[in-house]
Amino acid sequence: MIYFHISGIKKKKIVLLTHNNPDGDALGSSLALFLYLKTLNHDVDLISPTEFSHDFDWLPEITEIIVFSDTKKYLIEKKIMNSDYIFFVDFNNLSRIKHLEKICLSSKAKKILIDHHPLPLSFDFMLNDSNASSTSILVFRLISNMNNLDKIDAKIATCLYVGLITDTGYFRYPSVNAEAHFIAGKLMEKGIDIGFIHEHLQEKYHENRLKLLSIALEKLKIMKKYRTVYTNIEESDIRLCSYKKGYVENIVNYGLGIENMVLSVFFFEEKRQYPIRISLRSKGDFDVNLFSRKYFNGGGHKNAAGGLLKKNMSESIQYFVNIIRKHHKDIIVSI
Ligand SMILES: [Mn+2]
Repeated sequence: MIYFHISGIKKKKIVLLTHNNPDGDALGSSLALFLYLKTLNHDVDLISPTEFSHDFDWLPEITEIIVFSDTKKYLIEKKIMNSDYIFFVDFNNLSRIKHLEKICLSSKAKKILIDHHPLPLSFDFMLNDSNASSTSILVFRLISNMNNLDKIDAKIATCLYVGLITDTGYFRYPSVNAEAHFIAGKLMEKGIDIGFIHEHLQEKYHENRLKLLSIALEKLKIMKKYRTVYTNIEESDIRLCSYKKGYVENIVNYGLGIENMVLSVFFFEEKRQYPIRISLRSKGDFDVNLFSRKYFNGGGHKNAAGGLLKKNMSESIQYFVNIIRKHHKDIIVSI
């Protein structure tokens, strides 16, 4: 078992690798593992194949991560080649570490997977469980199975907690189980500052983005009979708020928060000469992927899709309202 190899009796060279564009769980779980293996006196390096969001700059010891770049390429390759063990953290397919795949394959190091994605490739040691809601849970299990829970300090606990909550949408996704809550409780006992963590993870809104949102909410139209809600943002609205990319993301989701609504649609005109971009969200069985394919030259998932219309804003909305009225039976039946 891997526990024996990394028990700390003999100092090892260990490289931890996480995936391209690492998210909260990738960073949280790999940093926690990094800090834990250091308490066992191993020689550990943590490598990220790409840069990551500045939203995580506050994570404990995040500056210890070696981020791949042309100037660091040689150093990183040397570390990978000279290591005794490579941990692959929060991914199971080497295509997710792009430019490091080849060098990892040519390294003689023992390769260890610690991940919760389904259908992994084969590794020398595998700590994988697709029922775990995050890789951070698996790192906690590893530490627990080595009887080293006392080595989890507030820093390690903070990293694990960040992974746990970001990968579960703050305990909302169906993957959440009793274990996730149990471990969250154990991490809280380690003295983590929940308020501080949530404050730093909160989505940041510029006041201009809020202004644009308020315009969209002001224009919200509810077709109660059809359980449909829609709104729009036009070029003239954007000019009022010095628009930046990303400001209109998420606006479509507000409509579905209204009681009994099943379909929410957002029309967006970034520039007059551009087509109107449409976002659709639905609840339950109403399939916006099919709906958008049929009427809006788009597609996506069953409950979240996009589309495009080469009409102006008022024509687009009229077209949409007519479809809803004409096809309301399909919509209501499929609900
Ligand atoms: Mn994950």
